[in-house]
Amino acid sequence: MTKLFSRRDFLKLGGSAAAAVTVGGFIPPLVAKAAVKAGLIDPDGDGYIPTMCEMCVWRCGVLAKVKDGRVVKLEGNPDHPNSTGKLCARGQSGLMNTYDPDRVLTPLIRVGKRGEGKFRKASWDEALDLTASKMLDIKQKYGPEAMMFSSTHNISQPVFENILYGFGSPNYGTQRSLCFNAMIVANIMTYGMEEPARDYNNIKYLILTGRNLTEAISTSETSALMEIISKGAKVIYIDPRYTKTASKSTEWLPIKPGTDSAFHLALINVLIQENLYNKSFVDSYTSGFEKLGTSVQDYTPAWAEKITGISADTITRIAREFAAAGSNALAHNGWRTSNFINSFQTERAITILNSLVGNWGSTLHPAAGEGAGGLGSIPQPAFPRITAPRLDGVPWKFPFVPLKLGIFQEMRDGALKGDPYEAHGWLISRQNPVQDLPDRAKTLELFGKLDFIANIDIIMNDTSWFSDVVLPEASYLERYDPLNPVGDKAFLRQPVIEPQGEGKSALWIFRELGKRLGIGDYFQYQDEQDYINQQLKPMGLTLDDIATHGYAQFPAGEKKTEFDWATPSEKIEIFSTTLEKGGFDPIPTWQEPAQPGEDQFYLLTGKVGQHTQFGTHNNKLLHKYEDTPRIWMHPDAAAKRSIKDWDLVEVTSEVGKINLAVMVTPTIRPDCVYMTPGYGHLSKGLRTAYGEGASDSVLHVTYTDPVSGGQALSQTFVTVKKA
Ligand SMILES: Nc1nc2c(c(=O)[nH]1)N[C@H]1C(S)=C(S)[C@@H](COP(=O)(O)OP(=O)(O)OC[C@H]3O[C@@H](n4cnc5c(=O)[nH]c(N)nc54)[C@H](O)[C@@H]3O)O[C@H]1N2
Ligand SMILES: Nc1nc2c(c(=O)[nH]1)N[C@H]1C(S)=C(S)[C@@H](COP(=O)(O)OP(=O)(O)OC[C@H]3O[C@@H](n4cnc5c(=O)[nH]c(N)nc54)[C@H](O)[C@@H]3O)O[C@H]1N2
Ligand code: SF4
Ligand SMILES: [Mo]
Repeated sequence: MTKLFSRRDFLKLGGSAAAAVTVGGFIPPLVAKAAVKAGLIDPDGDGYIPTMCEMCVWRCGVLAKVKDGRVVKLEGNPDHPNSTGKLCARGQSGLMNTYDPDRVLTPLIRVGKRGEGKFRKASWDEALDLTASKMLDIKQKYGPEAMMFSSTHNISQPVFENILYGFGSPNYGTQRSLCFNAMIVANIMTYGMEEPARDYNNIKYLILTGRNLTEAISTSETSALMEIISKGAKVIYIDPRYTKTASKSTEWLPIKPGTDSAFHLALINVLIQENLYNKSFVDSYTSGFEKLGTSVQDYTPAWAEKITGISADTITRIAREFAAAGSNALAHNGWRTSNFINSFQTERAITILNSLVGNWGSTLHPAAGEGAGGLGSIPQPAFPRITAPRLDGVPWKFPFVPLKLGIFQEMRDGALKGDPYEAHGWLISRQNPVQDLPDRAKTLELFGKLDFIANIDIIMNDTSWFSDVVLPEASYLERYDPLNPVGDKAFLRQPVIEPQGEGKSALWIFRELGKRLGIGDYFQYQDEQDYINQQLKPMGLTLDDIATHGYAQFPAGEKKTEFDWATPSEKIEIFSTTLEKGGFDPIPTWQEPAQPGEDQFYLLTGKVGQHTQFGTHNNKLLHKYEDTPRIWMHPDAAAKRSIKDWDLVEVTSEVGKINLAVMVTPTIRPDCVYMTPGYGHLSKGLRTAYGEGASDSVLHVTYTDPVSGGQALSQTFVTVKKA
């Protein structure tokens, strides 16, 4: 008889003794063994297995309910700080990520023309041998730098990086320059750290600049926002578009795109002019304040009104309220800050605004030590010295972009132009450059030029469609990954069901490819379980010990000091000597971005709650909840062009053209249109998503911020007319 272990039973066991298990054909060996040993399950019982979500990069803790060898429900793990017992709609729909009828379940080798979508099934040996031999051919003929590599943030990514650095290529494209380079580089320049942590418990006044937290979700932070709103915190939301976050905020300011730095500089101006800043904090912990006063003196609210479209009175009032909230105020630095080539200036102004009210130790803190140092590392030799310059121009053209951030769009363009040399191959893992990079035509042109492309994914994404070899990863519910440290715990991803088809973990794929590339020494683990056991060794733990709880607790470490800024002055650098030496503005200044012509619109992009980037549109559960993709347009702008709701329109930018239906709505500025990203797939292997909507990446023009390397995703102007 099958005993179903209830979620309540699971929770009753408490934070540290949660149990798990499954049955019905497959018992993930370690989970079951440990759970049986703990006397927590009937060896024949189905139940809940703790693991981690991978429907987005936030990686909430999951309790997967398994019955008869199938996952039947996913719920939030209360022990995980990212989920605190909750999963968003995407997390709950993760079942269909695994059971998508369009999953690629065997390695595939292209037989038709590139992009035609004709493949044959192949064995792992054949597909990996072919991939390795093509990569080695390229290395021999053109040098290792002729191979490009790319991947978006994931837990196995450090192991992927062993392939490229072991192989000897400097050319690595991640999502970062399309996402948060402006924010990270500004934080490094000002605070000497990548991203401080925010403490919502202390927030009474919050400015969100294009941070659409209720749709671009981070479960715990989204919940924290809702919590402070319910307690009466004041939230100022700045976005040219009325989003769901705008609807939950105290005030919505429909700012003119690209002018956020003018708004923040004017707030700084008021704080200084009216002597509202925290003098003792500024004197003790910041450097360069004296130069700030002079530099922002012309940035008055009246000046900013003309630029931003937000009234001078509103700006003055917000500055006073922000200052009055003092250490309980926070100007949020955002996440995807890739909007304009001046976004770095906006980010610098935000960091400085926070410093002026002295909110360190209250609403802002150094990010927790992560305890990751407590994990063991897998032995490996030093990487070979790489002498070739990087295709993305880091650091030779972009001195302040950290190597690990890189500039993906510049790598693509460098490869296309052959500047400083041509690329010949591309190995991609867990990423979709056809959709994530601006100017799709250029990406496709590069695909057409390359000798070899291989892609590792779980479905036939658009990039796989153009690949020569497709390598199928097992889904996140079917595999192990390295441990994921969050706060004082290291969380475990473990298989809750048997892999379907021949999908393999990234850890397995990378090691097998590494061996064939002659760099097997970078992958010194027997299997996935051995990898995790090596990570756990310094803590005296084994996978067996943590499988039922789903995490290892780090020993209590030293708390990071609140005031410990790794800048040259060891203070918060309002004036950055580093930027000055590099020939960039050492204090944030107003840099006017390009503006649309008379008949043009700013093209805005932005996430929606029910989808992640470009990877979930084929998910049948999520598909049920989506709106027909349409381009948003203000009624005045529509009337001027005799366009009505649902009309089909042609949208044209400097680099591309699409057709899409219109949504006429007053919830957007008249000078902007908005499209949800993630539609307009090219892969016919995505039978649910194919044919739906259009992609904004067809329209996006490539513009790179010279300081941070961020792509300016709102700096594309389009005309719209009836199709
Ligand atoms: N137009 C436009 N462009 C953008 C953005 C935008 O808003 N609009 N946003 C930018 C931002 S913020 C980001 S972060 C990037 C994101 O850009 P990408 O990283 O390219 O986006 P995703 O769609 O999240 O992920 C890529 C692939 O991961 C695959 N995948 C999912 N799970 C797994 C798995 O378990 N294993 C493997 N191997 N693959 C898996 C999915 O099928 C998908 O094909 O795009 C940037 N580009
Ligand atoms: N549901 C869901 N949640 C997600 C993701 C997802 O794909 N789906 N992706 C995750 C990832 S990788 C990221 S990076 C984050 C991104 O989360 P956010 O940083 O919130 O980014 P977006 O949703 O891309 O864009 C937010 C808003 O910026 C506005 N905007 C555009 N240009 C400007 C401008 O010049 N000024 C101002 N003030 N606003 C502007 C757009 O109208 C949009 O509403 O979300 C994460 N969470
Ligand atoms: S925010 Fe949603 S999709 Fe992302 S990890 Fe958490 S539950 Fe999964
Ligand atoms: Mo992102």
